[in-house]
Amino acid sequence: MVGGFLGAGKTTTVARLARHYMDEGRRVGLVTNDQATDLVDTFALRAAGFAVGEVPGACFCCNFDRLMSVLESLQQSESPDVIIAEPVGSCTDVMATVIQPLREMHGDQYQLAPLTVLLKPEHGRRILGGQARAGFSPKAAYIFMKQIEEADIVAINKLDKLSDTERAELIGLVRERFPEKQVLAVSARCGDGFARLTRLLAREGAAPDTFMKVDYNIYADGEAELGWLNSQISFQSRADTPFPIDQLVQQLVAALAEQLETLDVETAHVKALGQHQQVVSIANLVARGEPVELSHAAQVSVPQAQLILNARVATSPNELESSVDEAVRAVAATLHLESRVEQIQCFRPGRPTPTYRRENPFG
Ligand SMILES: Nc1nc2c(ncn2[C@@H]2O[C@H](COP(=O)(O)OP(=O)(O)OP(=O)(O)O)[C@@H](O)[C@H]2O)c(=O)[nH]1
Ligand SMILES: [Mg+2]
Repeated sequence: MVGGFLGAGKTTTVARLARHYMDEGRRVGLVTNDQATDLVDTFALRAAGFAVGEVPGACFCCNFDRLMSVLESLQQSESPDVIIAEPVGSCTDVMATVIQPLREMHGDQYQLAPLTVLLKPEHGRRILGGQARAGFSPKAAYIFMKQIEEADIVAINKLDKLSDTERAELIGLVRERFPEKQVLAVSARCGDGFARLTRLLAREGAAPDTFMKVDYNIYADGEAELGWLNSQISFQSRADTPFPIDQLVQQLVAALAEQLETLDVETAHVKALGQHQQVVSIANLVARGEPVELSHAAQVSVPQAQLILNARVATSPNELESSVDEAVRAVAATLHLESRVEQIQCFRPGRPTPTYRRENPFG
């Protein structure tokens, strides 16, 4: 299981690991997860040719049975040697609520690898460094820290965009707080550190002696601080003249970032996937003030596009929804497109109520 905060690079890591195992001749199945339906991650990983099962509508821990049924269907359709699962980025306590129950109830079928948690540098430096303006409230920062606390392996991601000083600072901050942890730095984008990561993942994850303590009130409040929006929007050229799909996704995320800036709120992750037939383009924003990235470029023009937008932002669902509305309108006007919102779900995540929680591994 590859965890870590929203926008830490989990899906990018999952794709790189999947390719690695497939190159070794192993069969791979992936599992994505979200609080709602219409997941950019599922679509992106399927478009990249991977076999993907999906647990939508609740995190793995709160819908353990659905996770098990998705794992069973993957077994039937793909008979994978390796399964890589990505829990929701605002989720923690997965060791006690997912990994240990899986080990105890289905240990005859699955061997569990060490839990890898990616550290997102954009928020990690501020949160671990204890900066006053860390971007999120202390309750949301609590989730970030708990994710690292329960990791078997902490992988500081996005090494390619860190200077040597920043890298050393982050490793130092993790070691200071969690001296026992296995820490490494990786780049899911470029592959640095992955030889070491896959060596560590080849070991069997050990059942912990004790599970970490989690205050579910703080966890629930921290998660509910985020407005969550999943939407499907169609765009059509007004004059049937093709338009560059990369520009559509990039400009939409940039327009939304501009709206959110006026609200003075922090972004955890905004991702937009534009699709037309086999063409796919993806743009991301991983923190306030960061540049919008085109993480998957299509470099073609299309007459129409279906867009999936997933946004997790520290603001109310209403404000998030109107910001998205404004952004869609602005981009449609600039690119001379008709737009139509086909689906929209916008909410604050509810209190996590795990199906199983092991208080004590021997209990
Ligand atoms: N520079 C750099 N960017 C990265 C790296 N890994 C991921 N990213 C970028 O970070 C953004 C988020 O990556 P994802 O893989 O979607 O992150 P995630 O953790 O799956 O996000 P959620 O599922 O929304 O929680 C994308 O723009 C990626 O291209 C990396 O190693 N280096
Ligand atoms: Mg993801």
